[in-house]
Amino acid sequence: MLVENGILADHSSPNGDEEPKAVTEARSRLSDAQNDVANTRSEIENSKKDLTEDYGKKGIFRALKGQCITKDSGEYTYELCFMSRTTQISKKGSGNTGMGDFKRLETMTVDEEVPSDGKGVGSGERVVMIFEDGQYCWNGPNRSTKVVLTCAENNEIWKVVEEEKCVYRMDIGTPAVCESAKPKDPEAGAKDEL
Ligand code: MAN
Repeated sequence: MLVENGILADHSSPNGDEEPKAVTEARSRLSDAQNDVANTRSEIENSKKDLTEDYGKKGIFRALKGQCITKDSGEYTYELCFMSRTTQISKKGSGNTGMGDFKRLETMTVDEEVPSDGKGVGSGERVVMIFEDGQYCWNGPNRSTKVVLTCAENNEIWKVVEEEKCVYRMDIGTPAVCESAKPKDPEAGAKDEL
């Protein structure tokens, strides 16, 4: 009625209510461009976050990010995902327990006897990865893990101990620290080049 009386413009077209093709196309270009902007923004945020992370001297741990290694130990399998998290996995199927998220790198001086298979921290200064804010521990602290790194040929968890309730220590071997670790014997000197 309003159209008939000339109060409203007549938008009806021979093809019904469809908007002109050019408008549809422009709308779709706009939405593509908006998606591109959103994606680029999130890439910027990820890169910024990555730059604030502590990958150690010369970024030696950057290559390990995302890699996970495990070890069977008693009723649990323990998992370390480098620069990410540690997890206690129940073999009886009662689920996973977060043992901490990666927070920072520290160093620690150790002096321990090395077992005959060579899989021990030995003596000297070691890089330590600190994981905190893990799953809440009843009557205790949130779970946390100290991962002690010693030069070795392969990435491998050697030992996991619960030093205090819900405070874990993981000793691992990894080629990532061979440059800075003191070789255990003259033969090991070659590993220093890794
Ligand atoms: C679970 C495990 C243990 C821990 C207790 C604490 O059984 O995470 O390592 O000591 O919870 O209640």
